[in-house]
Amino acid sequence: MKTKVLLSSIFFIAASVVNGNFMMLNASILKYKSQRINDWPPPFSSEITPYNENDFGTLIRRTCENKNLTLRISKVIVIGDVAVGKTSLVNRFCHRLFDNNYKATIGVDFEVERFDVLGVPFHLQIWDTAGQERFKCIAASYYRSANVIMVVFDLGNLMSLMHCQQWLNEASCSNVGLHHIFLVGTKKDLLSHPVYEIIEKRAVEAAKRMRAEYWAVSSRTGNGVSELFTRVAALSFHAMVLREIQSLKLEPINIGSATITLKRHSKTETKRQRMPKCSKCPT
Ligand SMILES: Nc1nc2c(ncn2[C@@H]2O[C@H](COP(=O)(O)OP(=O)(O)OP(=O)(O)O)[C@@H](O)[C@H]2O)c(=O)[nH]1
Ligand SMILES: [Mg+2]
Repeated sequence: MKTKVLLSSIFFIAASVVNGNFMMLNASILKYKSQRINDWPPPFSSEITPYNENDFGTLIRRTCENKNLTLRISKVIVIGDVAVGKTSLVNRFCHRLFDNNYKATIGVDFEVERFDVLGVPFHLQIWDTAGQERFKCIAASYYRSANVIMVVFDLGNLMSLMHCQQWLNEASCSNVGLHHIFLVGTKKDLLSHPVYEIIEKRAVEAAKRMRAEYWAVSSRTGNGVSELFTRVAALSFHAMVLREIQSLKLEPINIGSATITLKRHSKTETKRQRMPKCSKCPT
């Protein structure tokens, strides 16, 4: 059996080399390797993030060591104006590829990327949505239950930055539960340092208003892309495991001078809590 697998792998490698598909081959081998996260990944800048944890913490590390956690999947939605570089960002991370030609996303695409966080398998399900107005309805129907909202803009196009709050408002209507928000500026390779610094000031203001963590990346060079998704995975994993630990425990906790015992919600209570009306949503 092993020989059969080995032979087919050799055949596949040979066929790929013959076809000159070195890049594709490389990408597919990498795809089956999960990315390990054992240390807490830092933000792009510690001043432009609302997420101030700086380690997984003893409780989470101990829980993961015991291996009594099941597989977790986090849904990431990637939104933003047309041609800002959403697909390029996802392709750079998931396939280590960059294509100079623009091909509009029609509706929505998705990728799954495997991680191994503190020894526990963890998947990011990344939904790459279309920025074109005519596909907005289709794309918006995939916004629900996102654990991460990634709003993307082009660092060389201030208008795309100005639209980010609107993109976030629309995605927030479908996501009233806990989620992380990222504001990602792309195409950093096209800007000189002085120009980048001017844009960054505007982006930082926007990130603060949106309560988002700010990143600037280049899908062409790969600068910052892997670090961004590693950070996304770590924050999501951390939040999910914490929530799970809290929902399993009925331990008394101290709030100020009072000691209270957390009560598990009934199914209907939880449902009601998850679906409050959003004032920003159109009626
Ligand atoms: N130089 C440079 N070009 C980029 C970068 N990211 C994307 N591009 C280019 O920008 C164009 C648009 O990129 P896409 O990733 O297709 O944009 P999109 O946001 O997915 O567009 P829609 O699917 O229509 O919403 C393409 O020509 C890319 O090659 C980058 O980091 N650097
Ligand atoms: Mg696209």
